[in-house]
Amino acid sequence: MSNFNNLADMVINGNFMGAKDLTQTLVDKGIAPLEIINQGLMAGMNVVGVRFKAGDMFVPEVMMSAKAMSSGIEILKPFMADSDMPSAGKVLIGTVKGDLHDIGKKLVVMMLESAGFDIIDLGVDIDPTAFVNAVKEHKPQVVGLSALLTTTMVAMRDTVEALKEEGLRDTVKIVVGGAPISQSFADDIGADGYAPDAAAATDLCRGLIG
Ligand code: B1M
Repeated sequence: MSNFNNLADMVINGNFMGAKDLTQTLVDKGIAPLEIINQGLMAGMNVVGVRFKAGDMFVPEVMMSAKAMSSGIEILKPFMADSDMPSAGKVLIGTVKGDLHDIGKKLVVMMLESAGFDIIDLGVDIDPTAFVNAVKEHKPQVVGLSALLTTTMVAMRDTVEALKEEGLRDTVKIVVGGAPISQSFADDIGADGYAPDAAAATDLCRGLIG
């Protein structure tokens, strides 16, 4: 079995110590972080998604898979961020209210950091008011909203509305993303852009700031 298949299996089986060690081994061999993410960690998480949907995996197992994926991402983080780079801009990001999914957001954060952006990551389950307060405090150029559940998409709209009500809407660009999000939804709630993945999110933020 190839190293990538092995890593994918470790994510599927929730073997977080194994995933951490193998990610480190692949880094030591000089494999590019993005290759490790796409061919190993993400490949495993894609299988988890299919099995979860089919009812072949349950929440506790999926949580172990998420932990395994995160342990790999933590190893890769320092290899992707270049602290000597001048700041490309400030991005405030969070997963919206009611939504606890953070793996995709973490990947977006990692890619943005590696592209030289300063990131304020509010975490998960972030209330619209908390976004408003954080915008007042940190004055970012971009606000990034992530949602993985169809039921929490409405919280994106609420967050955009809350920023409008506080007179902050025109001070920031709003970028949205996550599996159920589309360009038409982004247009509908009045966001400035939609990105289907972490690389696209980075390009979008560059374009919106630049
Ligand atoms: Co959840 N879950 N989950 N889950 N979970 C999904 C999303 C689901 C599609 C699974 C399924 O049924 N097939 C389904 C949602 C169905 C729907 O709404 N239509 C679902 C469900 C139902 C649930 C629960 C309700 C289950 C339950 O309790 N009965 C529950 C909800 C909890 C809550 O949030 N309130 C729940 C819980 C969980 C876990 C806690 C077990 C775990 C999350 C752990 C964690 O994140 N720390 C989990 C997981 C892991 C998943 C799946 C399997 C994988 C998600 C993931 O991490 N993907 C997921 C199935 C799937 O997506 N196939 C599923 C990998 C990640 C890299 O991709 O997040 O899409 P993704 O991010 C991408 C892009 O979307 C984009 O870039 C990222 C990188 O390329 N992107 C952005 C994301 N955010 C962005 C922001 C941007 C731009 C791009 O700009 C700001």
